[in-house]
Amino acid sequence: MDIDAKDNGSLLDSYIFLLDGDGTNVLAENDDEILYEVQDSHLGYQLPHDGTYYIKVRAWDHPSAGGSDYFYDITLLRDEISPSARITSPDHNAWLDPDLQTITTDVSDSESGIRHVTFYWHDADWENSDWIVLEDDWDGRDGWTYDWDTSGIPEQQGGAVYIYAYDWAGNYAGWGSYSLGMDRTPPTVSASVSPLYGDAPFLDFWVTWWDGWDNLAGIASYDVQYRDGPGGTWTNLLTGTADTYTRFVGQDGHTYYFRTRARDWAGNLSTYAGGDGDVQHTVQICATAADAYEGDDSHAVAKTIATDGSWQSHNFHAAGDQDWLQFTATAGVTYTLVTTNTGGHADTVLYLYEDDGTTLIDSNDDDPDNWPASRLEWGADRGGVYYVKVEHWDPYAYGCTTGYDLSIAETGSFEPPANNVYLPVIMRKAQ
Ligand SMILES: [Ca+2]
Ligand SMILES: [Ca+2]
Ligand SMILES: [Ca+2]
Ligand SMILES: [Ca+2]
Repeated sequence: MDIDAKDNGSLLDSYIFLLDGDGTNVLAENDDEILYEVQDSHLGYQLPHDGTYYIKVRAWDHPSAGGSDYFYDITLLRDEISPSARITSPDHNAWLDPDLQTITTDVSDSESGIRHVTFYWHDADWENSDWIVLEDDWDGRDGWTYDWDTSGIPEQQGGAVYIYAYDWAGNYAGWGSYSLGMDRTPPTVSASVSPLYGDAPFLDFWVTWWDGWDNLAGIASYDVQYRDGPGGTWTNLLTGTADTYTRFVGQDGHTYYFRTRARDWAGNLSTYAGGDGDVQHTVQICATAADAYEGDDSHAVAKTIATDGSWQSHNFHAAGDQDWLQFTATAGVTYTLVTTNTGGHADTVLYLYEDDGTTLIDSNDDDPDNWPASRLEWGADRGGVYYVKVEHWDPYAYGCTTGYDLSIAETGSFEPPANNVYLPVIMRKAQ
C-alpha cells in the first residue's frame, strides 16, 4: 500500500492502517515512509489468511486537518518476486581500505521496490566469530551504500561482507563478497648492485631489488631512485614497475647510489631509505690501449686475417668498439671462425658478411662449449672476399678485461653447387 500525497503537492501528512476482516483489528500501520523526511505512507505486509482486509487512511493530524488541498493517490499491489541484489564494491578477493571502505551495491526490485538493505561483515576467523550487522539502511535516496569505518578491523585475509535487500512485501535477496583482506603493513625491499659479468669493471651494471617481501597482500609494484655522487639529487629511475632488476649505464669515475620502495596490493607503500640509500656502486673502467689492428671500425678498413688457424689478439678499448676483418675463401672449403675469451669478460659476438660488408651470412654470440666466446662453421659456395665483425655483447663493456683471440681455419671441404657461377656482389648488381 503506497500513498502519494506530499510528493504531488498535497498538504496531507498521511497515516495508513491495515485492518483484518473484522474491520477493527490493526495488523500493521505506517506514518512516514522515512520518518519525518518522506511523510507519504508506505506499508508492506505478508497476509496471514485468505479473505477480506481493510485499508484505512487518515491525516496524521486528524481530525484538525482536511480540505480540498488534502488529496492523495493510493496504490495497492501484490509482490511475490524477490529483488535483485549485488555488491559492486568491494569485489571478491579485494583488500579493504584501512580507514573507510564504502560498500556499494546494485539492488533493485521491479514490483514494490526496495524497502531496506542490511549490511553484514564476517571476520576471517570463521570458527570464532559471527556475522555482524554493520548497518540497516532504510533510506535509499543516497543509494543503497554504506561508508564503513574499518579503522578497527585487524589485519587478516578471508573475511566477507554480505547484504540482504528487502522489497516492500518482505521478499529478499542476498549477495556476498568473500576472501576480503585487511593489510596495513607496507612491504620491505632494498636494492643491490652486481656487475654484468663477475667482477667486470664496465660502464653498466645490474641494479636488482628482488628481495622484496610483504606480509599479506603481496607486492604490486616498485619505485627506484638513484643519485649521482654524494651531493646528487635523488632522481626517479623507475616508478610503478613490476620489474625486479634493470641495467644501469654510468660514467667512468662516478659513484651511484640507489634506493627502492614497494607498494602492496592493498596500497601500503614502504619508505625510501634515508642517507646514502640502499647501496652504492662506483664505475671504475680498467683502461686498456687499442689493439694492434685498430682502426678497424668498419668493413671499409677491415684488416686481413689468414685462414691457417693462426691467432690474432684483439680487445675492445672503447665503448661500442667494432673489430672488422676480411679473408679470402675458396669455394668448396669449410671454415671455422673461433674466438677465445682471454681477457676474462670478453663476451664476443661474431658476424660473417658477404663481400658487400652488409649482407649477413651468419652470426654467433656464444659457443655453448666455450661461453662466452663465439664459434661459426661455414662452407664457402663462392670463392672470394668475406668480412667478419666482432663486437662485445654489451655495448658498454670495454677495457682491460675484454681481450680476445680470433682465428679462422680451413676445417673441411665439400662439393660446391654445380653450374652455379658466383660473382661478386658488385658484378651481380651490374648485370
Ligand atoms: Ca519484488
Ligand atoms: Ca602488506
Ligand atoms: Ca678492437
Ligand atoms: Ca658471446
